[in-house]
Amino acid sequence: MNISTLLLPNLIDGAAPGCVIGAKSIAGAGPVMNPKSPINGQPTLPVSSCSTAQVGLAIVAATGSFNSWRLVPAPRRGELVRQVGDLVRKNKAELAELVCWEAGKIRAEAEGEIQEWIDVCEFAVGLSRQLYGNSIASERPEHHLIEQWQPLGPIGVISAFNFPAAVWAWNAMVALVCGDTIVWKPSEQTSLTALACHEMVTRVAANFEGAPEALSSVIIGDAEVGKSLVADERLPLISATGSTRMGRAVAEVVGARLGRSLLELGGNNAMIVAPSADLDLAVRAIVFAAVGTCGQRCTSLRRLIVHRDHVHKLSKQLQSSYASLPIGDPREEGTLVGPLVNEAAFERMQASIEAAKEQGGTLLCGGEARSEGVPAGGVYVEPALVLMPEQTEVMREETFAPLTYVVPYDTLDEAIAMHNGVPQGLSSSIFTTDVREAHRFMSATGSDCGLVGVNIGTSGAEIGGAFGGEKETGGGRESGSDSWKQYMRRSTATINYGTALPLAQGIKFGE
Ligand code: UN1
Repeated sequence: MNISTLLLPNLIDGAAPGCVIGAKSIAGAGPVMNPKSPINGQPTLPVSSCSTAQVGLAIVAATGSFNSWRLVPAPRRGELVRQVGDLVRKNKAELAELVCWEAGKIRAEAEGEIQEWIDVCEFAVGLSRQLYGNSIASERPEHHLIEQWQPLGPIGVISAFNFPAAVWAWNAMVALVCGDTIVWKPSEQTSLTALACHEMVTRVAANFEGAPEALSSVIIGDAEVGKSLVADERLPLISATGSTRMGRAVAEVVGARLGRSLLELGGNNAMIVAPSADLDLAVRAIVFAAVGTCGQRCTSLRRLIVHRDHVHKLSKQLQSSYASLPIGDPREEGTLVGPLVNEAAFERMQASIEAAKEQGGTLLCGGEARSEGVPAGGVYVEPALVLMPEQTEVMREETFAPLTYVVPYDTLDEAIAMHNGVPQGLSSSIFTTDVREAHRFMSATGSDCGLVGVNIGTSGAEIGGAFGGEKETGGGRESGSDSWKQYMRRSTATINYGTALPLAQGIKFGE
């Protein structure tokens, strides 16, 4: 791959720097890492990883910059984010190319990811004039009770390889209008994308009056780098996206220092296909949700809970769709399924298929490695469907690969119980044309997930809604709706504009 011009300002001796604080690139003092493209296993660029001392430098800079950024009026902060959105639009193709190269996404999905960033910029710009607090009726005469939202501080963001730009952007664009500064630890797999994303903010900030030096910083490294970020008391909020194991570790450390964590962790997303479902529509939704991004979205479809009468027909329809899926080089026009991120992901998929078989499952299709017609050196796999007699233990785990279990049901109550009977609670959907069933699924006794779809697949949420889920998914909500409140601190102000001093609760004290 040609070195993206978006990266050139940052490189030091041909290597990516482990630490970029504002516009300043610093060679990482830690070990050099050599990530590979999932497309063909070719090395991308060496990256010098950050030392924990350098993490400290980034946090000091972010703290200093926060002190001035919080003084800039929110609509003006929104103007900065508007300019970032414009710059991202201009560089969409180049940014998407990096996502494709480092995460192995097909071009349409890589561009979709950059579009999510543009969308969240627009959302955040609107928010910058709507950081509303309530005015509350005071019980005391001549008193005002006003709720206000203030900038929170420098915040830490940890993101995963599968959405190397959008997940950071959900956090960073909203945090910037809220008056916060950001220290970002991306996945080491996608550090070049991170540097290019950061460069967009840096370029805008360089010409923006009032923008401090270190609005945004990037620190690259392994789990040790992440740990020192998470443990740092100067960061009031850590927003982390990734595995439940990682999220639990983050929550423990941040919780122990009574900081805030915003977690977006694993999903184990299911779709119920009801007797009245439009099966043709369901098939299209299932294919995108199950095999899109090669099954490596946190919202990917893992479990298909199908009314017994439809199991045979739907399985046949899916098998014939799967048989003609274009699998291969994600850079090529027409490819729908790109590579898995690495060999370990393939091994985990095989282990889950084996476990499913031991638990009574029948492999309907897929699961084989593909070596013909795909770039050598990448890990390509045929998306798999496994028919299960009931919901067994393996189905309670998230396998980050294109592997979907099909399980029959007889009654809606049983389907919902199965649907909710897993530790995760991110995304869910039902295909039905029965209005009662649809509303039941959306109700308090329906899906227990953060995202609930009716006649759409589990993946591909849009920006306006709050994104995230319950249980082991971590409970956090990002990007849309009122998720901005997590990046601010609330103060309840009481103002006495009278000349007496009435106490609340009618207390008389020494009068
Ligand atoms: C993720 O996989 O971490 O809803 C995020 C979706 C995307 C975001 C996925 N908008 O599938």
